[in-house]
Amino acid sequence: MSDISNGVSRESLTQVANLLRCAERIAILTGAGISAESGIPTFRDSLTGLWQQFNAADLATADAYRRDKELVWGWYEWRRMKVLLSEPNPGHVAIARLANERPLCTLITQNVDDLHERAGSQDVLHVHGSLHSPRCFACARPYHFPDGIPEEPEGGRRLKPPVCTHCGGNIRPGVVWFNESLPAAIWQASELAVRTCDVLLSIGTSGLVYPAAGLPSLARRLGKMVIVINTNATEQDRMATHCFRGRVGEVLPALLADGWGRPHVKVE
Ligand code: BV8
Ligand code: ZN
Repeated sequence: MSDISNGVSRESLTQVANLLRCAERIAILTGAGISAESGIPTFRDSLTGLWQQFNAADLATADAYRRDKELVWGWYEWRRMKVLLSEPNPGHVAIARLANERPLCTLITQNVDDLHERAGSQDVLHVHGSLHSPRCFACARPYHFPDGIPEEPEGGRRLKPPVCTHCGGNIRPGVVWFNESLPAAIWQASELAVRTCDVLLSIGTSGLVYPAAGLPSLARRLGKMVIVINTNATEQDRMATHCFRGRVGEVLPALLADGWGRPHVKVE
């Protein structure tokens, strides 16, 4: 275990950078920890103010929306405002740089923000949907937000969701709620990326929400290398072949500085 907070051990960085340089196919799974450094509260930290008496898993459900759509819509608009007011951080930028230098690199994210895209990542697999693609709860037609940033108070407030111009139904967030299925094509592409990768990087996730949380153990069962980067110990550490205890925004750029982005040129 290399402890980045006291300056990561050089050999573990170099060792992992070499492994990544030799890897043909790289899969990356990110969670709320990578956006935390952009000031986006992690999933559990986002329960502040009006919503602090709720458990995320109770608020992020279709039933909660049916029970109190204004409470739920207010929470999501506050979170969307936080995202629109934030910027990608060095962790997002390092991943975008890697993917641009290593075409066989697939990015899977549990995050519902667009910070990976704003850092330059393309074809991001959003297994839990996106704050930026709301749709009608009744007829599922997409809804387009008006331009600008919602003015949502920190303490939060109930907010009437917009109404679908086609059927009059209420607009819901474009995220995957608990007990909703993940988008099939995106989930299949994510599983395939892990099944065919040489190395999986699991970054800034507590590994508590399934089926995404099962990807590192799938990789390990198939004999892949699994590199975990997290400020705290999590269940995923058991699956890791290498584990960095540290901030994403520190570890990833340090790995990149070690040239992990440049493919290993086999000297014939
Ligand atoms: C489904 C969108 C089929 C909404 C989210 C198997 C076993 C047990 C339970 C289940 C199972 N299979 C399914 C379930 C049920 C359920 C589930 O997993 N429940 C959990 C609570 C046990 N799963 C589902 O319901 C899924 N659907 O399985 O469909 C089905 C179909 C019909 C009927 C039944 C089943 C759907 C799950 C999707 C839920 N939606 N998000 C929204 O955002 O509002 S999940 C949400 O929580 C996020 O998307 C994210 O995935 C998750 C939070 O996880 P993290 O991203 O890891 O964030 P967290 O805050 O937890 O941790 C942050 C980490 O970062 C920490 O470890 C921290 O230490 C670290 N960190 C912080 N800062 C830094 C850092 N690390 C590095 N650097 C830093 N600077
Ligand atoms: Zn509609």
